[in-house]
Amino acid sequence: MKIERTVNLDKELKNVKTVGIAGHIRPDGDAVGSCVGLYWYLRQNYPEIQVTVYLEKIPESYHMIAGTDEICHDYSEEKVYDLFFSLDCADEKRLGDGVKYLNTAKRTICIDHHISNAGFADLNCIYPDASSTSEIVFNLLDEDKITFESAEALYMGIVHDTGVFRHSCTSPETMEAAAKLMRFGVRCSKIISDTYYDKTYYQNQILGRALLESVLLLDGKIIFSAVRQREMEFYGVKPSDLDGIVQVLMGTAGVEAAIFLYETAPQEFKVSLRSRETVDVAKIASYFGGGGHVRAAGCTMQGSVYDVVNNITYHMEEQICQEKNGD
Ligand SMILES: [Mn+2]
Repeated sequence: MKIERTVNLDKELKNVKTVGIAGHIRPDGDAVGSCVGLYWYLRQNYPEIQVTVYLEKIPESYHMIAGTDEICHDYSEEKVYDLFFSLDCADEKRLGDGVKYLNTAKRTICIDHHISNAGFADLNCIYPDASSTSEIVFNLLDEDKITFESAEALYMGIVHDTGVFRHSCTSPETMEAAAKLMRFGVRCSKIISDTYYDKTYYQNQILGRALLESVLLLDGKIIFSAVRQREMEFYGVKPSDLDGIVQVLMGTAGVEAAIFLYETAPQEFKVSLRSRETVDVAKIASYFGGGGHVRAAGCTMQGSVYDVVNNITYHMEEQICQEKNGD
């Protein structure tokens, strides 16, 4: 999969004095990596341009990446940007409060890899087959103008969205991009350990609890687990501390798809879905008003745990049976 340089940065930045960059709400490694990677590239190569990155609060461990301390978490300023980048957002809503800068900016560019992205900016650069938005951003930059700071941020983004080069979205081009970034001297092992694998004691405790209470369905082809608000309170964890649980569930041998729920309000759950080969979870998540990728997607659903799991399982079962019949 070749990423074309459909965004000519030199041309786009002509006469531009202010740039706003924003990623999705509850930012993950790719949202942060792509935003901060682009931020450094612009700051270091176009020093006359004022660049602001808007993201919600990020995990503490990401602060090993330079520039993350300069991220603006306050969206109260009314500012009209000459150019605004939306990164790693499947739709405008995912920008959260940052959407107002998209709406008012003189020109907007959307760079993303979500299959459900319909293209909401003036210029859209969407590659559903790319591992990460960070990989796309890397391809839009002049390699000889990339610096260590930008390289570290983009490397983190690629590492996170590929699950450390493990998910099927990892292509030869992804590895080539990562190899090129390594040559800038990025701290590969440290970025992988500190920002991806390391968990706090309490994150591990709630993970253990979720695994202990997980249930196999459909002859062991589907696994699900749920965490309720009272459990989150007991362990003193926030929703972001639950990231990665669904991936561990998915690591159960023989399982085709994993469902992880956590309670956001009474009778309301945030649903994370993962699949190995047969199930298109993006399709299921969009059916329930969410979105994502074929192998990783999510949505919010109402009802009891059992209502939610039954509804999702019904769609998964349909897809698994269809596959078996060779349709
Ligand atoms: Mn991403």
